[in-house]
Amino acid sequence: MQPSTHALVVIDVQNDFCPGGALAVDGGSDIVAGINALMADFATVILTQDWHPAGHTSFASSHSGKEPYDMTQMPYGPQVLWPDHCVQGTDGASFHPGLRTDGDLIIRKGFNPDIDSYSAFYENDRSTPTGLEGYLRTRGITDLTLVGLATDYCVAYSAIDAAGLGFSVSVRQNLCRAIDLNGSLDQALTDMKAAGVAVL
Ligand code: VGL
Ligand code: ZN
Repeated sequence: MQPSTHALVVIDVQNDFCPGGALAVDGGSDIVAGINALMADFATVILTQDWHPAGHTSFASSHSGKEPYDMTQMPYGPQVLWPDHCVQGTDGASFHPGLRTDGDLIIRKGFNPDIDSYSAFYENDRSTPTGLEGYLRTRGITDLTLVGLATDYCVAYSAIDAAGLGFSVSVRQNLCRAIDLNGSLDQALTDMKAAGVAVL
């Protein structure tokens, strides 16, 4: 059992990121059993849920002439345009049916129509907080283990933000799967290590 100062954060294990989903990550369902087993070691388990309104600005379908996986420029910087995914209330936005969801907190993100939010801590403008930092600090949590989808987007952004906020952060690569768009996985691994994240 991990000490009470250590929380498990399960990132975006949702149907749309699993095979058959709108933004399927290869092997996305393969990590579910291992994540469920790991939950038993933690007194605090937090799950995140990508939770977009229909017509979200991160969807290629919201930009005329753009295709999924094209890039665009947002006021806050470059943004990948995704297939429509994790629309609030849809089956695609639900957690994988095999995932244990009896954690302590479910934090939703990406609900602001004009800003994407990969990280569990800040929206993609890197300044609008989700509130997760306050939850963790007021509960005395100092150490985080991250698992889930996708390694190179929501897991990496969350891990880097957490490390920047002073948490001690580990990512369990065997319980993550990546989108790997144009070398994004190698880049994310490099960036996480540079930020002081323990990539296990
Ligand atoms: C994610 C792309 C778009 C993720 C979420 O969970 O990694 N990736 N929205
Ligand atoms: Zn999303």
